[in-house]
Amino acid sequence: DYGPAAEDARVVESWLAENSAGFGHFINGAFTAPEDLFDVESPATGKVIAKVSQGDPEAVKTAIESARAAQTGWAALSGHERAKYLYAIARHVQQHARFLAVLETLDNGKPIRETRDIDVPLVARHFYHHAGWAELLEDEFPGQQPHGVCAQIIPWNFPLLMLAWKVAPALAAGNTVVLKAAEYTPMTALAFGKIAQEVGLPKGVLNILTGDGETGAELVGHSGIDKVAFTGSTEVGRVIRKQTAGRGIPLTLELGGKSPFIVFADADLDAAVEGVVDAIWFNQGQVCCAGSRILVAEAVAPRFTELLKARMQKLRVGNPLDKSIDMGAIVHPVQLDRIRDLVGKGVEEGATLTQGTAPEGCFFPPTIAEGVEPASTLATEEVFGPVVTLTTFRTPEDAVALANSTAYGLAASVWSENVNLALDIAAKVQAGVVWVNATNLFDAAAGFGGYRESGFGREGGREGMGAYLKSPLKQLGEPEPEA
Ligand code: TXE
Repeated sequence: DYGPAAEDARVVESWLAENSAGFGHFINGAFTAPEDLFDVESPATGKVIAKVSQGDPEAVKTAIESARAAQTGWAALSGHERAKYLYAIARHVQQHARFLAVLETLDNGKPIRETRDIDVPLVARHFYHHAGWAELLEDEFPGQQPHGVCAQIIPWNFPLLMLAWKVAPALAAGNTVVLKAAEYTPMTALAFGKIAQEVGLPKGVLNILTGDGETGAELVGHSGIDKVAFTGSTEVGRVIRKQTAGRGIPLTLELGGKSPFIVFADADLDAAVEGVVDAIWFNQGQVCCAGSRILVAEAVAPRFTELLKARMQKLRVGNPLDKSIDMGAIVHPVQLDRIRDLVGKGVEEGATLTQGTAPEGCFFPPTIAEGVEPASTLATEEVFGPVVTLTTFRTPEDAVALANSTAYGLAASVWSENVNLALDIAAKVQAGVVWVNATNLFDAAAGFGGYRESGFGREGGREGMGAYLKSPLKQLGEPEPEA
């Protein structure tokens, strides 16, 4: 029972049924014959929704060759000509918004309310915005050239949005792309291949592979690529860094985080509580910049904690296709086990938990962990689930020290009615993005990215465009400076 999404779900199901023999890759403007298939499951039900192909070295090679063959012609188009394709993609994403939202929710398990109101609109926005950059390229980046063929590897937490973040700037700048979708969530990337066909994107400009980390490693290791962009785990980020080091190819890495959420005594506590809901229970906490460490001023901690726990108990966890649901399924049983293990360790190390409720299956309840020591597992490791730690501080200096006691540096959120204090703290917290009285705000025009173990390079805005261009001042092939 899909409830209000039933009509859209039927369209998605008939598309999946038409392709029940399996999906191939999207290479050189066409879908290849399905081969070496693996199952894609909907985590909310455990049902297999599709079979997709495991990209082997031959598929990787063919995709890179097709991107190479298309690159000169694509780069030779005027920025205005490229912009027309990006505008068309944005419009087609909007036309297929309901289809894409349901497909994403089925595949990933995230609530339909999020895919419909956040993921898919942001995807369209990203292409509109980057169409604008293509138009302005000559004026804004005079004399700069695209890198060539970009290898892009994306994770499963925002499957279509991460595709948009990678593909839009690359194409706007005149690069061609071989993108590998995440193995848990390849479906909207394949649907995007259909959109590329609909808008008549020249063959080979965008190639989409499905497959697991082996396909990804093959792609990154191939000598035919000119740039790598990766979003995923810190562990794989390290491997890719080694793999590309010394080859002279620029790399952007967007890795994990353990972002602080700092609540001062003068904060609007009701607003801050809603902020926590967005920070850690949005997308089941599977967000690289999730506010997973609440640091709250001792003076208001009891009141804040009481409000937060009451709010948490109102969250509804369940069928993500039901639009009244606040939290859906965890993307995959492997990730569910990871979350359980980390929380289990936290409890062994002395944490006490307050939890909401969640149905049986691949679900995890919203969780608040108190009594978490600063050096312990839950305080330091990315859980990538709906689990937030709650720690108190006395002075602004303590808050900054706690906020910065992490190997990561992706995002932070500061809550105070005193703007001077908030801005002062924002400047002292080491993070790529700091939100004041807000959290998880994303915009195509704003650069996003981290420091230290969170990676380097920026996506979005001017910096994001710059990552897909070669400065005329630099030697050919010289790696991008690390931010
Ligand atoms: O990530 P992987 P996993 C973090 C989060 C999560 C943990 C594990 O903490 O719990 O990582 O998730 C491809 N060469 N994040 O195991 O493996 C893989 O196929 C090239 C944070 O799913 O990094 C997929 O497409 N590619 C993060 C992508 O990398 C390789 C989002 C990400 O998968 C590869 C996801 C290899 N050797 C997880 N191995 C964020 N920053 O938002 C795997 N891949």
